Amino acid sequence: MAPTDAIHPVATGRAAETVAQHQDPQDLTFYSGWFSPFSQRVWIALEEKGIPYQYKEVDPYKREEHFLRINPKGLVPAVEYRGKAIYESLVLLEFLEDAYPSYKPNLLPSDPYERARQRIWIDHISKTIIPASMRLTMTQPNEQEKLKTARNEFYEALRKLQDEIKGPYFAGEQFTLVDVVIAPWVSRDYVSAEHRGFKREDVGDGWAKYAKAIETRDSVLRTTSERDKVQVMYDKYLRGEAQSEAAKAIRAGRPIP
Ligand SMILES: N[C@@H](CCC(=O)N[C@@H](CS)C(=O)NCC(=O)O)C(=O)O
Repeated sequence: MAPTDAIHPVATGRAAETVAQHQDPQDLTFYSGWFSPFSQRVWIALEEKGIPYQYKEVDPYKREEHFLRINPKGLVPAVEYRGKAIYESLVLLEFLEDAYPSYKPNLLPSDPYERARQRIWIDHISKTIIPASMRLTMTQPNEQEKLKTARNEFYEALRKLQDEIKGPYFAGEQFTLVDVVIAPWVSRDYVSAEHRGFKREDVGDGWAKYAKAIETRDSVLRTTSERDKVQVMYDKYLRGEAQSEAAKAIRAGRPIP
């Protein structure tokens, strides 16, 4: 039985409408899991830039042969571009900037220093914020002290990013890759708010304002499924029983793949 057998098989709500609009074959085929925050990053960028793409739903937990030929790691997202396979969400985001330079907006600033800063803060999101977010979700509510520590670690990681936000977005008026990379976790923080005592305001007012700007961005809304369907996906994380590669890494104290 795949860990996803109990969950809804396809996107719902606004995300389902977007899927329906992207069924025709194109140069770029986007292999995505509707529930996957890593996939949503790439999906947001495709929608922001208006790049033509065909959406294909993949359940990565089924480890299907055809998909393993595209991404040998078996993880979503992945892309086939003119018959060539590419994977890893951060690599894909940079690839879209490189392969579609005339599709606007640019999600990386043009100034080399500002581009480097984007990469520094994307690194912070990958290495600190997301693992802290996962540890919080996976900590059991009856472990009071551990829960408090996990929440504080998550707040600390978010505050570091908060201090760099120009507003309304990370780099100011321009919506950029840092915003894309964190957006799926911001728009699902209701899971830890409901179950782990997370409060945006406890990070800081700046964070609460930023989170609102991110979750109401059109590209984020257009790639977001219905809450009750998303929440089911987190049941196993909340019970500490998730079997994703990332959850296994968190339990083993390894970096997430
Ligand atoms: N580093 C990868 C992570 C991708 C990833 O973990 N995707 C999850 C879905 S959100 C997945 O495919 N999980 C299947 C599994 O763990 O077996 C990326 O950034 O693309």
